[in-house]
Amino acid sequence: MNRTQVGIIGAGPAGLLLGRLLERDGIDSVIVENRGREYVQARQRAGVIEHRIAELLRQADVGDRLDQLGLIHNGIYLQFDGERHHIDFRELTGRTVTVYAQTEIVKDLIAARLAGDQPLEFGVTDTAVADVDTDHPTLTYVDAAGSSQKMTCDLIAGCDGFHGISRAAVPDRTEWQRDFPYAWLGILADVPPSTDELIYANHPNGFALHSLRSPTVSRLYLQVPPDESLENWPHDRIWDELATRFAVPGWTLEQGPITDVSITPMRVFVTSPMRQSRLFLAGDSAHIVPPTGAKGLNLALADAALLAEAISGYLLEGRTDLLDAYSSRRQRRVWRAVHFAVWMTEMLHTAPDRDPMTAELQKAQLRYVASSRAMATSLAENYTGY
Ligand code: FAS
Ligand code: PHB
Repeated sequence: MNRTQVGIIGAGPAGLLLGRLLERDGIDSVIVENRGREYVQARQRAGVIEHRIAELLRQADVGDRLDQLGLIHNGIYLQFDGERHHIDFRELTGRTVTVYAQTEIVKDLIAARLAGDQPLEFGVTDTAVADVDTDHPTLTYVDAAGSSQKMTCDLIAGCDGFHGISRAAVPDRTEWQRDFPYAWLGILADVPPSTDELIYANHPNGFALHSLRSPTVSRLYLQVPPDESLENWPHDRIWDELATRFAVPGWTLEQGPITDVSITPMRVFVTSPMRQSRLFLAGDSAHIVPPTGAKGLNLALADAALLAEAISGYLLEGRTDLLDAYSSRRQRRVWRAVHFAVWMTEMLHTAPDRDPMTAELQKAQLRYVASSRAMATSLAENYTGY
């Protein structure tokens, strides 16, 4: 029978940052992760960090590589009808975003964790929680060596993503879900980006996004049917379709070796409350937002920060008010991010049953955002972090 103050399920951004912030406050935790370290570090996901989240990572003393390698972006491009319009976040809001891959954030947090003396167990199986409604909740799992472990905790954090086990420990939860009629095919390519800032393109064939990871690595996405198979997308077809969707006069999409390809479903998922007595949910275990708004990773890190503050308040000062307010405070933020991500998604994607009127309404919306300072400011303040 082992004991820790906080049992954390999941070594994704939420679980790792939570553990980091608790460690800084002198609070013991155990992080258990069912995948291996290499897998978790290599999993290609998000790439854009909000202004305040970059500050949060610096405050957690894991911002050095972010400052060395992160790329400050002043805005994005919206493209439609063969026109490309720049939305200047810095001019509109005084804020910027940083392009820095989620894989790098995870590496930074894992390195920081392993440099300390707090346990981080990879390759566990059979994770389960029990007694969350008592003052001694337990986290059980089988460790990588095959030994059964049982941790008695003061609190448990379910940071185990959309497919994790912790959400089921909230029996009286309400769930909202919307599945979109399309998905994103994402590639990583060893080719210098063909743009200085991200391009979000609305095209009759479908949405496309030109992002990047470094001056020599590009990250691009294109809208595909929700049940699409990668077998239908040989690399030359991917590049041809991307070139079609980004085409504007006098501009060329540079192509190069594709090193990673994956398909991500497009959905909204929210669960409430993000708590069951002494168990708390943070990150994708509680919410999934369409990546069009570049919010998922930022929400997960913001959840971890607020939960860490609440846990420290409780374990160090006996405060229960921050724990009691955690779920309702995060739900307001989550729904703001969901609304923005859905707005961006529906404005930019070509639904399979899109009728001519919807196409005209989308272009009218895009033209309005591109020409109205008020609308552009609304997009900018949401994208950089409302
Ligand atoms: P994560 O899913 O990252 O981490 C949860 C961890 O828990 C995982 O490592 C998992 O292995 C582990 N786990 C699960 N069950 C467990 C169990 N039973 N026991 C132990 N461990 C368990 N967001 C964006 O902003 N932009 C994007 O472009 C973008 N692209 C994405 C592409 C994909 C394919 C996916 C799935 C998500 C994408 N996201 C994107 C969202 C993504 O960045 C998430 O918001 C972010 O990873 C959330 O972090 P966590 O909440 O830590 O969850
Ligand atoms: C990415 O770089 O992976 C990325 C950027 C912005 C998004 C989604 C994904 O909206």
